[in-house]
Parts: sequence; C-alpha cells; structure tokens
Amino acid sequence: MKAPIRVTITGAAGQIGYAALFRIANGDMLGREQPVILQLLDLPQAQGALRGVMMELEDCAFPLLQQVIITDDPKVAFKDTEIALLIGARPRSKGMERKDLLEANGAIFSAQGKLLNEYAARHVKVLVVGNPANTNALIAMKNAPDLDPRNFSAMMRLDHNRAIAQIAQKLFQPIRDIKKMIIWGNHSGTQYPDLDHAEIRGRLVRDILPDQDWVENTFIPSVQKRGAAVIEARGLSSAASAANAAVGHIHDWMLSSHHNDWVTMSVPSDGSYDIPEGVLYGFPVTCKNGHFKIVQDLPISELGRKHMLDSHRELMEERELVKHLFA
Ligand code: NAX
Repeated sequence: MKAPIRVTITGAAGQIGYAALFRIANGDMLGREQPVILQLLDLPQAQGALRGVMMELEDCAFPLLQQVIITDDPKVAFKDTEIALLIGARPRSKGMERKDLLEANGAIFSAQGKLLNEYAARHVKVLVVGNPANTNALIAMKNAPDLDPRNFSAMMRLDHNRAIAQIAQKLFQPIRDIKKMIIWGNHSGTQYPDLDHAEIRGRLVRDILPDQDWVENTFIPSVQKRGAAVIEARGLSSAASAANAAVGHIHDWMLSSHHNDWVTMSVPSDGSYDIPEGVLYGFPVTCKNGHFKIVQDLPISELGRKHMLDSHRELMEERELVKHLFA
C-alpha cells in the first residue's frame, strides 16, 4: 500500500467542497491505489456542517480514505499538506465593488500563502478555485517565497470543459474525440476560449464548423458567460462541475495529461506568447511526472491576440489593486 497523500480543502463545508470531497476520497483525483488523508478547513461558524460532512465521509467507508481532519485552524489544515485546494473565499455581496472583493479575498489568500510557506510540504501543489482565482493564486504565491512559484495554479479547467462540451454538442460528436481546446487568460468575462487549434479525430474543428460567425458570436460568449447562465437556471453557482474540474486539474497535473492533447491551467506567466511575467494566466499545458509545461509556438490569430491582451490587461489591473499584499 502506498503512503497516504495529505490533501487540504479550504471551504470544505461549501457547495464545491461538498461535491469534491467524495470524488477525492473515492480515488478519482489521485488514482484508485492512492490512499488520502483529508484535512478540511472552514470558518468557525461552519464547523457544525463540516462535522456532518465528515460523518457522511465515514459512512461511505471509502477504502482509500485513511483519515479526515476537520478544523477552523489553517495551521492544522496546512500541516505537511501535499495538495491544497483553496476553494473557500469571500463571496461577492450585493453592492460590493470588484476592488472590495479583491481586498477581502486578498486578506484571506495572503494569510494562507504565508501559512502554506510555513507549514506545507515543500512539494505542495496548490490549486486556487476561490474567486477571483487567478489573482488570489498570485497573492498566495507572492506570500510563499520559500515555495516554488510553479507549485501555484488557478482553475481554468471548468471553462476548458465547458468549451469542449459546447463543441461536442454543436457537432453531435463524442466529448472524448475533441482535443486541444484552450482558454487563455483570466477566469472572468475576458477569458479567450480559443478554438483555432482544437481537433476532432485529427481534423481542425475550425474546418468542420459550417459557420465561422458562430464562433465569435455564440461559442465565445456562451463559454465566457456559462457561469452566469448556471446561476440563472439553478439559483446557485456551479458546484459539481467546478468540483469535477478541480479533480481533473489535479489528476492531470499529478498523473499526466493525455497523449496528443493538453489541458488549460492558469499558471505563472513566463513570457510565453508574449504574456509578460507577473500574473497567473490560462495557458495550454502538458503534464508529466507532476510537472507542467506550457505548449509553445502555437500560431495566434490577430483577433486571438487582441483577446489575449485584453485579458492580460485585466489581470494587471487586478494585480495593481492587491500588490501591497505581496510579501
Ligand atoms: P460556498 O459559499 O458554498 O462555500 C464557500 C465555503 O468557504 C463556505 O463554507 C465558507 O464558510 C468557506 N470559507 C470562506 N472563507 C473562508 C476562509 N477564509 N477559510 C476557510 N473557509 C472559508 O461557495 P462555493 O460555491 O463552494 O464556491 C467557492 C468559491 O469558488 C467561490 O469563490 C466561487 O466564486 C468560486 N468558483 C470558482 C470557479 C472557477 O472556475 N475558478 C467556478 C465555480 C465557483 O464560482
């Protein structure tokens, strides 16, 4: 039996946490041979709900679940952690400006970055889900100077999966045949769902789509606004699909992306595609042996470049508002 991996989940009593925990304990994230210890963090007022979640986890009798720790103390939750899903965040309340949201979450993610720096395993992999995810991840990374910046990422996988689903539906084709989707930029309305490289059984999707107008006027906005459409329909934001994306993101990072395909991860920009260093940005990446590599040298259309720079500009504006929080 392998040694267990310690997985921290913040906001574990929330709706994404609830949808993710059972998948992780079942082995969907790290494989069916890999035991896990779950270290679940939530606020003091959510400890009752968290106790209930722990009871349900126990009642599943998952063979891979070695231990569950519930706590409102981040030091306990982050101790020796090897994978940290930072889901808990301050939601946007009525009348709250974007600046206030960044500020409120900045306080959470700078504190958590410092604690990860102090308590987590040196090889910890961090996935930030709580919004604004890219900038929250940047804040955590900047407050963890002793950890490799490449261990920090933010979630764009839900957008990536949404884009694949849109194409599969449009072309009446199976999901598994659609490869090489990309979502560039920020997990926000400025993200750029890029179809130019997507393939279906080796052919470019672009060449098959009858209607190029559909890409600009339907596909791109519907992926960008899918989160709002789910809220409108369900009365609640995406939860199971977000949890599924988080499970997929860590799965591929740890256990490799598929041959002849890539995934979208928001990772520290390194100058690739002329996106300057200094933000976490959605890029196409391949993963192997626990490391990601940004896919290089893809041709970018003029329109694509404009979208990519718009999203970068938004991330720089967010950065400007929180940079006083960098250690
Ligand atoms: P919920 O409000 O259901 O749950 C959030 C949980 O986090 C609550 O239990 C709360 O008590 C806890 N929490 C708040 N501050 C905390 C802190 N400092 N430490 C520990 N726990 C804390 O929200 P949920 O629907 O689960 O969404 C969580 C976050 O994911 C939100 O920020 C949301 O905007 C974001 N999302 C990100 C997505 C992405 O693709 N990156 C998509 C889905 C989702 O919208």
